[in-house]
Amino acid sequence: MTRPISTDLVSEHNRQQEAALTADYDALAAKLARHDVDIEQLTQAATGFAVALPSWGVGTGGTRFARFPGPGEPRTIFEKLDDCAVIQQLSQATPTVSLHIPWDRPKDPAELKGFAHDRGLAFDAMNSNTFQDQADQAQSYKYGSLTHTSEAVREQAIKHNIEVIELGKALGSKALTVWVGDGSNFPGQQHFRNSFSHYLDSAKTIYNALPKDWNMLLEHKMFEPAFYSTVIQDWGSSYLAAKETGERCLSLVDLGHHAPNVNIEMIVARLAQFGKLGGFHFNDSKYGDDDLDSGSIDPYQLFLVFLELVDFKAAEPSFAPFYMLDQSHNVTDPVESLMYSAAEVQRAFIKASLVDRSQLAQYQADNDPLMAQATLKAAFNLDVEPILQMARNRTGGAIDPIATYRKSGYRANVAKQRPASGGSGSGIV
Ligand code: PSV
Ligand code: MN
Repeated sequence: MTRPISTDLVSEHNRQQEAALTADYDALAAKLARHDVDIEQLTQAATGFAVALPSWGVGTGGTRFARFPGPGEPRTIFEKLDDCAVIQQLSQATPTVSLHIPWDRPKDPAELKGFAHDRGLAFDAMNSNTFQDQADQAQSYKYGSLTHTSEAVREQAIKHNIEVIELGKALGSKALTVWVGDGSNFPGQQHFRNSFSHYLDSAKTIYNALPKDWNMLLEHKMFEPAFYSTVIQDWGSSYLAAKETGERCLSLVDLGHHAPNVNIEMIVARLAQFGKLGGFHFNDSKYGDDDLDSGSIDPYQLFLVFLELVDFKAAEPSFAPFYMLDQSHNVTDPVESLMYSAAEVQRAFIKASLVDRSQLAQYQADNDPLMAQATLKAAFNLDVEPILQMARNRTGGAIDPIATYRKSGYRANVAKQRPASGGSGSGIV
């Protein structure tokens, strides 16, 4: 397997930190043992945790106002996979990449699959795009795609999604994620019921082209690019559409796609309870769909989301939602942000896993809100960093991924090999 960062450098860096890690790990093990928690089980859980990287996430993002390119930005999907391989090598939590079509359309899927495999990567859910016009397309998505008033536009958008499924089959993917920006900017512009009916018809046609072992994931988003109404604007619409479309059609929750203060963990619980929770796009936000790094604003919310996921998994062991980081890195090195974010999501998962469930159930039954929330806080406030570090150390990752990455000089090296192309690599701006 091709290792983009020298394994000697990683080992050397880890060796310098191993004594401190062992001391911290043993101390945490003793503390957890006093509460009958086996640290090894948690370390195994951390080792098994995985979140997909968005192919577009390794390019520098931007806003509607400006984009400030970083050095050595990947110019092709191959260079993007090289960057993803660094993230996976050091963090050991991101073994798959979620591809976006057409931003990262492969000319030869078999070649790309081999290239990824050689770097220890595979492909996660495929993302279609009918929210932008492409140079060679006959119909415009200006007034919508899967929900458009024109049958010709709807057919073009359906065809695109089916093509994405075909590419995904060749790449070994098992899911199609559909997010449409369809909606309206003026009251009266769009007939709400008709546009939703069109969406349902289009979704069913796409679903019929889905392989039997695939899932179709419907992603809702409150607003943007449509600023008055959006066809799939909330989890209710997403749930209805998923239910109408078919058994393997599920809802996907992007943490940034809700109004401020919405109780997202409850949405997670509702969708899970009715068998319709299929996936996540992790990120964080302060105001809207900010696409900030996971856990950077509200790590407690991330923990509460995982509390529901872990709780449901215990009840339904076959529950296996698709996890992806969906972030835009405007002011950081995307490789660093994605490594850090993957660890933040993993941390929330581990903290949620060590909540004392029977104690919590007892406090809930006793209507003891103070102690119920204290039970959550006891897990949230615990520093589980030694568990994450140990998981990485045992699987060939870096105890400290960011420091090791900086030491490797990877960014400076690729900056020499990848002169600025003018493109963003992140698709949008
Ligand atoms: C748009 O907000 C979005 O973040 C959706 O979540 C998609 O997942 C992604 O962009 C790219 O398709
Ligand atoms: Mn998303």
